[in-house]
Amino acid sequence: MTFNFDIMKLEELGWSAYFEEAFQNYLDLGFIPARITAQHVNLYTAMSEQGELEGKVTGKFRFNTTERSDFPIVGDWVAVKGNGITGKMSIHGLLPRRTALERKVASNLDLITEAQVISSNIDIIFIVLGLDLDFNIRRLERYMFAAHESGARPVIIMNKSDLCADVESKIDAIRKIDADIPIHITSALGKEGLDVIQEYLQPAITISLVGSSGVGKSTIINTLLGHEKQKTGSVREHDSHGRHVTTNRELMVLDNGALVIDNPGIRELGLWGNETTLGSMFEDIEILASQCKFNDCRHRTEPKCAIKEAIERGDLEQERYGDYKKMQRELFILARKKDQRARITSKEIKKAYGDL
Ligand SMILES: Nc1nc2c(ncn2[C@@H]2O[C@H](COP(=O)(O)OP(=O)(O)O)[C@@H](O)[C@H]2O)c(=O)[nH]1
Ligand SMILES: [Mg+2]
Ligand SMILES: [Zn+2]
Repeated sequence: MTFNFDIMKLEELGWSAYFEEAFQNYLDLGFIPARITAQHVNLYTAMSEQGELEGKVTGKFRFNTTERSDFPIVGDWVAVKGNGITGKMSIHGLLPRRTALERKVASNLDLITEAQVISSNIDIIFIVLGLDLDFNIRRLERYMFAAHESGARPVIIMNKSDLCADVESKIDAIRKIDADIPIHITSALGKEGLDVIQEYLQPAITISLVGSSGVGKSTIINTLLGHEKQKTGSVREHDSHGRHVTTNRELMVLDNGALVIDNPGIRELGLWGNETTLGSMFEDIEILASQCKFNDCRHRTEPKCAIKEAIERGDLEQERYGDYKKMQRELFILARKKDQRARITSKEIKKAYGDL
C-alpha cells in the first residue's frame, strides 16, 4: 500500500449530493467516482479518492453511446473501476451533468447536428475578452448565450487593460447587452485587477475560462497559480490572433482549492439551445414585440410595429435587433434539424425492430 498525500476528498473535487444520488446505481457494483481532468484523444486522466487515474472508456460504453456529447469530457464525473497503485482505470459510466457549456459542433458542410460539450459541472464561466483588437460584441453575445444555457454563472473579464485607452466605452457597450453581468478589468501581464478575480476562486468551485485564442486565458491562470503551468502564446501585433498553444482542455487545482479549466480558443461558437434563453437575453425586444398592433407581426412592413418604431426613435439599435434576428433564425434551423434527426432515428429503429 502506497500513501499518496496528494489524494483529494470527493467534496474537494466538487462532489455533491446531486452526484451522490446519481452514483447510487454504481455503488454496489464496486465502481468508484472520478472527475475527468484531461483528455488526450480517447485517453482520459481523472482524479479520485484513489489518486490520479488514467484510462479509456470500456468497449461496452463505446458500443452503447451514439451521441458525441455522451462521451466524457473535462469536468465530468464518471463511474470507474480504478486502481490507485497502478494508476489505471476503465470508465464504465458517465454521471449526469449538473451544468454544461455547449456549442453546436462546427462542421464544414453543416451536415452534423450535434452538441459539443466544452466543459461540464462548472459553477462559474469567465468569459475573457481582449481589450486590444479582439473586442467584439457580436461574439460576446454568443458566449453569453452559451453561458446562460449552461446553468453556470457568467462573469466577464476584460483583459489587456494596458493596451486600451478607452475602457469605459467598451463597458458601456457590454452594459447595453446585459445590465447586470459582473464585469472586471484586468491586465494579467501587469498583474492588475486580479485580486477581485481571486474572490471567485473558492475551494471546490469549478471555473471555466472561455474566449478567443490570445485574449490571455492561460496568462490569467498562470498568474493565479503563481507559476507558469499553462503555455502562453504571443500575439502577432497586426491581427491580434494568438498562436494556438493550448490544444487540450485541462482541469487544474489552485493552491486555495479552486478548480479551474483552461480552454483552447473557440473560433466558432455555433448556438446550441433554445429560444427561451434568447428571449431572456433580449427581453427588451420581446417586450416591444408584444406591443405590436398585430399578434403575428413580423416587424417588416406591418403598421404600428413597436419594434420598427423603437428603431426609428433610436430606442433600439438596428444592430442589436439584427443580432437577435440572426440568432433566432439559427436556433429555428437548429430546432428543425434536431427534429429531423430524431425522426430519422425512430424510423431506423422501426426498420430494424418493426412495430412492437
Ligand atoms: N499586453 C498584455 N498582454 C497580455 C495580457 N495578458 C496576456 N497577454 C499576452 O497575450 C498573449 C496570449 O496570451 P495567452 O494567455 O496565451 O492567451 P490564451 O490563448 O487566451 O490562453 C501572450 O503573449 C500574453 O503574454 C495583458 O493583460 N496585457
Ligand atoms: Mg491558452
Ligand atoms: Zn412588429
